Amino acid sequence: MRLLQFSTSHYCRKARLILGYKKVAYEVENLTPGVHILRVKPLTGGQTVPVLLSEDGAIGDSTQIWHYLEKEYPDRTLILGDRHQQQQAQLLEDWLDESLGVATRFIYYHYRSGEGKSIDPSWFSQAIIQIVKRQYNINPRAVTLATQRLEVGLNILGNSWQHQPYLIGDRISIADITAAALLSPLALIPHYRSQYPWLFERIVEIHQHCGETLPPGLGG
Ligand SMILES: N[C@@H](CCC(=O)N[C@@H](CS)C(=O)NCC(=O)O)C(=O)O
Repeated sequence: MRLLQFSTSHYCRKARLILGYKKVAYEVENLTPGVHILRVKPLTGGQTVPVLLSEDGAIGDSTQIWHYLEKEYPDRTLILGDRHQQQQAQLLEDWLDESLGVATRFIYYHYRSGEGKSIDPSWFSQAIIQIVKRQYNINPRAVTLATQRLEVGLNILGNSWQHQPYLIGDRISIADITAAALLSPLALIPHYRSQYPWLFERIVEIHQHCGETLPPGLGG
């Protein structure tokens, strides 16, 4: 099993958390943003990572990777026993994937190119950040909207994560894994560290649960 990834991508972190939770052996292949398309497109027809190379072929998209791993390695399942709770977990996963994960990307790259430039001011890192900002059209207005969306989202997640270890039910689900991965870039941003301390406690716990290295800012 081989995971094609960007080492810094939060969607790739989600795939690693799932693999780690299920204790599946795999190796990573780190790709360079931009030229990654030459490797990825012939495999999946798409242009995003993560891509999992298995004996059954190439699987693109973190949700499809989860479905595949759940089918092949059902033992350590991330599917909740209660059907209604499982539906809620999948709804949260989709919302995190499509909304909060994207908002986090906008806020993170905006921060890294401005106030947080000192995290890595190197020419190479700043060039990648500028490419990403252009690719996703990360401009001040979009960042403001993303910030508002994230605030609403964190308040919703806080209703459970602030008081209990899991977002839905009494054990880990795909919702916890997805939130821990997709919100992890916020660990480098002081505003979020001071406003949402419970978020980073949960992110650390989920990483420990999955045996995954902690994200930058939290010890990784
Ligand atoms: N819905 C996809 C999103 C993956 C995604 O957005 N990956 C980004 C890296 S964080 C990517 O590959 N971007 C490169 C591109 O779009 O060319 C998933 O869950 O796998």
